[in-house]
This record gives sequence, C-alpha cells and structure tokens, in this order.
Amino acid sequence: MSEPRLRIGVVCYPTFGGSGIVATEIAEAMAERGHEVHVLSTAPPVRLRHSRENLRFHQVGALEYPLLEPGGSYAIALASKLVDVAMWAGLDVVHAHYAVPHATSAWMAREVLGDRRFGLVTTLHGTDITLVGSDPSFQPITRFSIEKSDIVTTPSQFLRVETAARLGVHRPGTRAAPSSERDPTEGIVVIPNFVDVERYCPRPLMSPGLPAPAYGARDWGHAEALLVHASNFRPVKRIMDVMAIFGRVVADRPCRLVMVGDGPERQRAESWARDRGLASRVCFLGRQEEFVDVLQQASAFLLPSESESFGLAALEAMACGVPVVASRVGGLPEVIEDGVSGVLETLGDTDAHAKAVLSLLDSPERMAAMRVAARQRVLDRFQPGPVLDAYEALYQAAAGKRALRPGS
Ligand code: GMT
Repeated sequence: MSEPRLRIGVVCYPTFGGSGIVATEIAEAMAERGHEVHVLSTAPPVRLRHSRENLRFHQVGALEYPLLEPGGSYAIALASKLVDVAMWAGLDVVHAHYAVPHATSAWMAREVLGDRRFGLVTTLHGTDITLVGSDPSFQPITRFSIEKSDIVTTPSQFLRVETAARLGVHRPGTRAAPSSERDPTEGIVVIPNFVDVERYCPRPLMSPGLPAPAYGARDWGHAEALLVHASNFRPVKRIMDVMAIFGRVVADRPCRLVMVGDGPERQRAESWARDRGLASRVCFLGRQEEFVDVLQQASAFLLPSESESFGLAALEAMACGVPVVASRVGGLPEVIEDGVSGVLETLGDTDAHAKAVLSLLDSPERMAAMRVAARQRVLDRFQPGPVLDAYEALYQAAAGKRALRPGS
C-alpha cells in the first residue's frame, strides 16, 4: 500500500546559495511525488518553477518599525507565517533549511500550535554551524533549536561531526547514556546533496527536449583553456585565491576565467584583473540562475574555499564532466576523490592549485579520464532518486512522531 500523501512546509533562503537550491529542488520533487508542498521564504526562491498546483509559495514579510533593527523581526515573522500556514493547510511536517533562524522559528511556531504542531526536520547546511550558529551570540539558541528538531540532517559526515564538536548538541535518546559512551553525532543523519543529472550533463548529452539555459548559450571558444568559478563571493570562498590561481595559469598559457555570482569580494577581484591588464581575460557574469552551458565548456572548476560543508557548485561541475580543483577542506573530500574525479590541494597553496590545473591541461588523456570519472562519481552517489527517497522517509517518520504526541 502506498504511503499517505503529506502536507509539507519548506523554509529556506531564496538566494543563489546552495541551501536555497537544494530546498527548492526537494520541494519541486516532493510536489511531483504527489505531496502538498508549501514553500516559505522572503521572496520566491530563484529556481522555484511554480509549475504545479500542489506547490505553493508563501512570502514572509517582516514588519518595519523604527524600534526594530532592520531585519530583526524576521524570525518572529517567519514563526507567525508558519503558524498561519500550518493552521490553514494542516502541515504534517516542516523542513527547515539552515538552522539560523529557521529551526528556531519552527520551534516557536510549534510552541504556539500545541497539539496541532507539525513534525520538524532541520537540515544544517554549513555556515549556519561553522560561522553563524557557533558564534557566542547565537550558539545556545542554535543548539536548542537543533535539539528540539525531530530529525536533523547534514549533507556530509564533516558537518555532522562539526555540529557535535562546535555545539555539543545532544539529540533525543543520547542524554541517558553515560558521557563516556555517548556519541555526540548520534541522531544526526547524513543525506548528501544531489544534482539533476539530465539538466547538468556533458554537452553531447544535451537533448532538444531539455530546458534551455536561462540565457543564450555563448561560445567561449575551444582554442584556449576555460576556468570557471561560481559562488556568493563571500570571504569563505577565498576569491582572491581564485584570482591568484588564474594569474599563475594564464602566465603559462592563453586561458580565460569566468566568474559566476556576486558578493562582497567581487570588487576586489575585478580590480585585481584590471590592475594586471587581465580584464579582457576574466569575465564576471554576475548572478545567473543557471550556467550549465558555461560549465559544459569548462576545462576545470576552481573551488579554493576556506570551508565547504559539501560544495554543491563542485557537484554541478562534476555532473557536467568538469574536473574540480579544490581545497582539501570540509566535506569536499566526500564529494571529490582526489586524483580520480578531481584534485584536492592544501588550503591557501595557490601555487599547488595552479600546478594541478596546468598538469591536467598538459595531459589530455588524464583530463579525459578525470572528466569521465567526475560524471561517473555523480551518477554513482549523488543522483536525486535515493536522496529524495531518504527525505521522504524522514518526513513520514517526523510526521509520525507528531501523531504520537497529541496534546504534548
Ligand atoms: O553557508 C553558506 O555560506 C551558504 C550555504 C548556502 O546556503 O548555500 O552554503 C552551504 O550549503 C550548501 C548546500 O548544502 C553547501 O553545498 C555549501 O558547501 C555550504 N557552504 C559552506 O559550508 C561554506
């Protein structure tokens, strides 16, 4: 007998970050599986396609008032919206993406709803633990919100361990054990991120039936190597390392760099390129909803980040058969097998990153093998189906817990 359909609330940031993309893809897929899905965010998430009647968007708008700090009332406005949607739609489960403040708002809403409360699944994405959530100004509330969630997931084993180490969380069922026997990561489930392998594919596999890229495919030319980076240009992405790696490669051979995205470090990077007479070789594309056609023409994808819980951008590149040269940090070694489906180098050693790129460019055979291995790695481990099955099972479990607690 098939499982009963669920009413699912999805809370996420609408921006170009990976957490919003993952949340949107899950929401769309759950609607396609017949569940009723309600997405709550401050604006329609960039990749939300509004394609189905059983997928609805609810805008969270916070009251602006002179006494309130700008944005300061977001957590309360979100909790209020969750109460409203939960009461109107009878939500069985809410999936909060990014702990701060989404899991906290969900907890607040559950307190208000009492016996009409929903089950709560919280997915931690990265900086909600490594930067924001573990800052002393947020730490106790982040830990509390994680402990109060029915189910907690992370996209990598790295973030699972990091969450336990930085926040000292004790998920239900672990408190009773003597501290010497307690596994602080118990109760945190690793579910990797995923990518649509039909949309993200090497160029020859593109079929006319698939959706076209958001903008006209531009030919980046095949005579020269094409390096690509995509991110939110925050300090954690080490944008100036991307520039340094490119500077080293372009000093050796004709080469171009496409920078996709926008953020605080963009101006510095643009000035770097201008000051060195490289402006015509570096293209800052700005934010792009999709850039599959750029990836499909890339020789390598650069990701020299300080930290990555997972590295969704790397996965998208790999799905297109593009070798990723990245730093050996965070969850990246769980995504990229060093020397097989990409290359991992020491954080900050831009020379080593550049040499890795040059060595690939020098060896067409190795490059070809790595392209195949990158795509194969994604096909083997990061396809949507099994990941969505795992989330669906967790939603059923969380909804079931809710049913077991009437009046609690
Ligand atoms: O944490 C951020 O700065 C943004 C965040 C996001 O919303 O995209 O990125 C994190 O979540 C992604 C999706 O799970 C991961 O692929 C990224 O690796 C992760 N970023 C960091 O850990 C820095």
